[in-house]
Amino acid sequence: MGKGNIEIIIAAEKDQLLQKIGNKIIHNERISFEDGVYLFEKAPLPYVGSLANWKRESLHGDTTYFNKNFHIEPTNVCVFSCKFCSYSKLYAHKEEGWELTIDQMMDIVKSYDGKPVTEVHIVGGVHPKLTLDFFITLLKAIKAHRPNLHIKGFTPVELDYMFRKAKLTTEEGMKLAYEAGLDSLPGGGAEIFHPEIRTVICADKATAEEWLHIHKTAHHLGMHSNATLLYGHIEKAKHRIDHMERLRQLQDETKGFNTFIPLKFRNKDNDMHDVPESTMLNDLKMYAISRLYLDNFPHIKAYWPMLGREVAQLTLSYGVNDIDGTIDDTTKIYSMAGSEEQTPAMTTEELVRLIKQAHRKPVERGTLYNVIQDYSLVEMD
Ligand code: V47
Ligand code: SF4
Repeated sequence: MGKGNIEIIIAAEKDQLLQKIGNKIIHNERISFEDGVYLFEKAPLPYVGSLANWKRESLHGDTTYFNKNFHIEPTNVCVFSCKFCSYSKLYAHKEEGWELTIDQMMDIVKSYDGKPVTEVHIVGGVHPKLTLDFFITLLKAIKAHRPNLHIKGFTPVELDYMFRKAKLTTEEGMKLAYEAGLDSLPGGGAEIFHPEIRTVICADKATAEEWLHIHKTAHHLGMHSNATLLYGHIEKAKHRIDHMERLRQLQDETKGFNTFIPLKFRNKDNDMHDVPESTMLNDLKMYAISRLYLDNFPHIKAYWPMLGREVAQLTLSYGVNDIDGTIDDTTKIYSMAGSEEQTPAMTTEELVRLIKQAHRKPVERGTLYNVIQDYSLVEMD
C-alpha cells in the first residue's frame, strides 16, 4: 500500500486520537502504552489493519517467510499446572504421560536424514528427572549427527528449572547449553507477563522477570530468540500492552529478538474450558496491533496449527510476514487444546499455495531469516 493511500485512510478517520496515532506510525514515531490500549479498545479493525499492512509492506514488501522444521517433545510430564494447558500430565499422573530417551529422540532426528529440514524445535513439559546434563547430551548428539541443523529449543520455564536443579546461575547454565549446541530460544512460556493474570493462569512457573532474564542472557551470548503472548482468555488490553512493552524495552537494549508470535488461547480439555475463545475479528486485531506496537521486532509470525489455515492466511494482510513452517508433526499442545487442524502436516506445496493465494511472495528461510529459496516463480504441481 502506498503512503498516499494510508494518508487518505488516516485523514478519513473521525476519531482525532486514532488519527494522531496513525500519523505517529507513518512517521515512524513510537506509539505509547496509552495509544496501544486505545487501539485495542477503540480502533475499528479496518483502520488498524490498514496501518499494520502498510507497516508490513514498508518493511518486507510482499515477502512471506516460512521454514522447514520438525518438533521433538521430550516429555509431556510437567511439574507445573498451568490452567490453560491441555497437554501436560501432571507429575502426580505421570503414568499417563511419556518421556523419550536420548536414543528415541535421535531416532526422530535420524528419520529426517536426507530431508531438506533446517531446524528442530525442542519443547516439552518440565519433567523433574530430566536434567541439564541429559539435555546437554542430547544437544551434543544432534550436533554430532547433523552439525548444520539449527537447534531452537527450551522455554525459560524448562531452562530455569534445569539450572536451579543443577545449582547454576542463569549465565552459567545458558553458556553450557550454548556451547553444547543450542542455537536459539523459541518464544514459549511467556503467556501474559502481568502478575494480575500470570498468578491466575500459571502461578507456579517462571515469572516474567525470570523469562526476560533468560532471553536477555541468551542475547548477550549472541543467540537470537522469539517471544510469544497467549491471548484471548481473561486478559485485558492493558495486560497485552504491558506484555509487549516489556518485550519492546528488552529489544531496545539487546536487539536479540527475531520474531513475535501471538498465540491464540484454545479452550478444549483444560481447566479454562469455560472461557470462550476469541473471535476472528479479535485475532486479526491482535496481530495488527502487535505489528504496530512492537516497532523494533522485525518479524510477526502466525502459527497456523492453532489459528487455522484460513485465519493464518488472512493475517498476512494484518501485519504478519511469517507463517510457521511445514511442520509434519503438529505439536500435541495444540491438537489437544482444540486446534482446528485435523491434518497433522502442511506440505511445502500447500504452504506456498496458501501464501500465493493471499497475493504474497513465499520465501523459505532458515531460523535466522537467511533466504533459502524464493518460491514466487517456482511452479508447484
Ligand atoms: O508457552 C499451551 C502455548 C506455548 C495452550 O518460537 C497454548 O517459533 C493456546 O511457544 N491454547 C508453546 N496455546 C509453543 C510456542 C511456540 C509455538 C510455535 C513456534 C514458536 C517459536 C513457539 O504454547 C506455551 C503456551 O503459551 N499453549 N496451551 C492452549 N490451550
Ligand atoms: Fe507445563 Fe508448559 Fe503445560 Fe505449563 S504450559 S503445564 S509449563 S507443559
